[in-house]
Amino acid sequence: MKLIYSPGACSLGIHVILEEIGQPFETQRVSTRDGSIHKPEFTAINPKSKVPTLIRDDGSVLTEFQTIAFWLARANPSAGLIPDDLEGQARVLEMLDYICGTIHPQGFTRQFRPVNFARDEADQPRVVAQGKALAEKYLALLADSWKGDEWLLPTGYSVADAALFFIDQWCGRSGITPPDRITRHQQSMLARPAVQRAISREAA
Ligand SMILES: N[C@@H](CCC(=O)N[C@@H](CS)C(=O)NCC(=O)O)C(=O)O
Repeated sequence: MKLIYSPGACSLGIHVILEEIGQPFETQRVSTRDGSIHKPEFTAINPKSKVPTLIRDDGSVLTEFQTIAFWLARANPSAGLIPDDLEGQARVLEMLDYICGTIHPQGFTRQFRPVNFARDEADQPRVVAQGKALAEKYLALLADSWKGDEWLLPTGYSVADAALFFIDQWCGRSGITPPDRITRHQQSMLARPAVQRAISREAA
């Protein structure tokens, strides 16, 4: 199995999941900043030009964070990264979708890549400000509806925590002061050996 990631991007969450599973895996580093993921060598693997991209042992490629996270969790049940029951799995998917389908693109992509939302440079500061306001609103909502204790869901640590972790990290990068629960979540994540391994590989 090989994870294609860009340091500090949302692919960090999948990197953490692979480290939590503890089976050997390879990594390939690309950059979302230098245009390389739009070149033929990358688009031949993932025409969407996005990380995370997972190449599985049979050579097939899996894309989309939520799908990769769900597949890894279900394919490695002994890692305990998703509950066994339907209700528990639905709650994990609900959380993954909110983080990856709303908070990431609407809140943070607006701040980090305003050009995706406004071609005219003069409009971009407004897009960044809007992204920041949306990110703050979504994170407050998440903190208010938090049902778990240390982890996001009452059923315990799951792939949803690995997804939230890349958002935890992005708060600092975007100058957001997150709700206390998010800060505590980041601290709990940083204490996990799997998270430390993923971070140090991405920093190397
Ligand atoms: N829907 C995709 C979105 C992933 C995504 O937006 N990844 C960003 C990095 S955080 C990326 O690859 N951006 C490169 C680009 O858009 O040029 C998913 O959930 O996996």
